[in-house]
Amino acid sequence: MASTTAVASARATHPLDPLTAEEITGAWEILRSQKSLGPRTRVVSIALQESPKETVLAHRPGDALERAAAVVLMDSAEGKTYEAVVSLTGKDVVAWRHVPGVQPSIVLDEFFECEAAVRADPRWQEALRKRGVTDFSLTMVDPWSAGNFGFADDEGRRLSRALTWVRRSPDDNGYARPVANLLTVVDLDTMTVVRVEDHGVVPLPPEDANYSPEVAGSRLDLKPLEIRQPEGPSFELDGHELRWQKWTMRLGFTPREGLVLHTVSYADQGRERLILYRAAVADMVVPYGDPRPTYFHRNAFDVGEYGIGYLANSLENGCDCLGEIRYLDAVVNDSRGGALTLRNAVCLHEEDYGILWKHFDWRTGYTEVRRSRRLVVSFIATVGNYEYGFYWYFYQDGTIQLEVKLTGIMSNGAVLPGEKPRWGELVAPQVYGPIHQHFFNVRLDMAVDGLANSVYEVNTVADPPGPENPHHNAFHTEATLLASEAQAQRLVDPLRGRFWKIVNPAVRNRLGEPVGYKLVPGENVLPFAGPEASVTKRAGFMTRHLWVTRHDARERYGAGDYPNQHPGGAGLPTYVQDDAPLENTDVVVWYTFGAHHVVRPEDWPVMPVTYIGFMLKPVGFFDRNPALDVPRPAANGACGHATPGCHPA
Ligand SMILES: [Cu+2]
Repeated sequence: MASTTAVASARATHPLDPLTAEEITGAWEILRSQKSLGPRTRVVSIALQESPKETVLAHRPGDALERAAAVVLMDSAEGKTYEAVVSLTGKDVVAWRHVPGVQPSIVLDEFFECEAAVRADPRWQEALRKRGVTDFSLTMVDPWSAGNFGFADDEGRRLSRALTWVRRSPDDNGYARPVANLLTVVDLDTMTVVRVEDHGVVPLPPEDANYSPEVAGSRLDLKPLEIRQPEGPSFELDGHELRWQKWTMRLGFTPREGLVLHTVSYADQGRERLILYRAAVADMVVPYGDPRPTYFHRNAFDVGEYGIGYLANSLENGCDCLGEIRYLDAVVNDSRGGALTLRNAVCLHEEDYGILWKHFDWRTGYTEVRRSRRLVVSFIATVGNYEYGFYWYFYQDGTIQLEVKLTGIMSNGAVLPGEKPRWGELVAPQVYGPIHQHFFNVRLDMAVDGLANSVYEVNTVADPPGPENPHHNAFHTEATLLASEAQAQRLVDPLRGRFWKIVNPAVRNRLGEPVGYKLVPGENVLPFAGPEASVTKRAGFMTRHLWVTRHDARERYGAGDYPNQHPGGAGLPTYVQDDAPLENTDVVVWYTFGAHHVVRPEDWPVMPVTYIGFMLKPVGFFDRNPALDVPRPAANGACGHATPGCHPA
């Protein structure tokens, strides 16, 4: 096994390169020198201000670059949020505005400051003493986003509804002991506790929940499994451009979305064919099903309220990824305008993925079989107690897949001995995991052979019995154009074999059909929170699985620019209000997929990975199976010869 980290080039060479450390600090310097910023200003985000598509697509190596940073700031003293665009090329603040009535995402410093403020509060200390806890240094206070429930007290304040757990020692898994019925509301601007809600003492659960091998033991029957690529991986990374087999793409990274894929294309008989202009997870939300005082507000929007880019892990070879690995560092801002390098944030590697295709001719004994190999581009974010791994897969047959891996430690509560919870399940004695869901919303700025695309819904329909269907067996597909944004708000329907097809009406395959890619849904679910629930209004994106919008560079996030404490309606429900026509135009496809989490004892103390996602598959994009030219398996000369099957020599 080997790994290397690509050295993040000190200088950007392409319009889509993420901001370098120098550009991040440079943007802050320019801003600070031109605007009078208060001493309690926090930098929420400094990210690449992307150039228009035309500029990006026309860019050739060596062309002059226009670089700009999009900056979000908040002045904690005034409780005000500002947006700026800083031209790095022109060394000038080119846009500046106060954004009234919004709360940017919670910044990392606030995590620590909030915990300290809560621990110092006498009301909270009293509540802990009532529960037999006197060593407050062992408590963990997680600053949950506050949501927006229309409470008069909350109005105009930047808040967290913080939850408390207790460790038995500094390296104990504190999530074993939730302090039930205790909610601490913190004003994050003043960093003071607004109030402590104590809804009654529930004893701390009795058991530890540690999972190190010293505690959990280690099974002894695993033999080594080695993945060797003696000639190195088959991909090449040039700056942020990644090439693997026929795939080419650029890798971006933003503090909010984490990994971003740009200009994903596939070389088809020497022709570079664009498929995706940009793809990223645009938001996510985790609604919980328990209505009680310390649970109802658990509605974390992990992308928009925290930023999964900031929370990206530094990955380790042999642990997070296995084999011949290349890593990419990510550079994000800190809250003081400095640059922070997240080492090995993005992992690149190849995986053997079983067979790609096969046929054995039973008459002649002739066999051809190919191994499937996929390219994996991934990162993992830790958001408090939960881990989310985001894995983009690229296959040799033109398939693209996004798989989210959910793991980590569930958000929980404590119950009285003998109590059976209604809104969840017991996972350990007196430890309770509320029922909840994880909805991901991914933004796919499609560009199938060019920017002008149309989207069709395809359902399979049984023919009625009749003269044309005398044996009652007939069925066929029906494709319906999603002609406008109002029509393009759809739900999955696996019983009708439903998928959505993104086509370029101007480019035909050799069968005369428009070239396309189809979005193939995976497992999915709808929210159970009612239509009037705060989370349903705030996460409007989760009420439909598919949305299509006409491209607008300002429309980036499923729940809007500032979901933290937002009352609702922002993002997709607003983006589609003008019901823009969608035929043969620059479209953006937004797909929502939900993981339904009815917790199990087996999810405790740390959850085995749950997988969820979707695929984009070529449908008439190619003239035939594009992976015929994948060579026979090198390790076995017998494969594909006139032998009955493929037997190792
Ligand atoms: Cu879950």
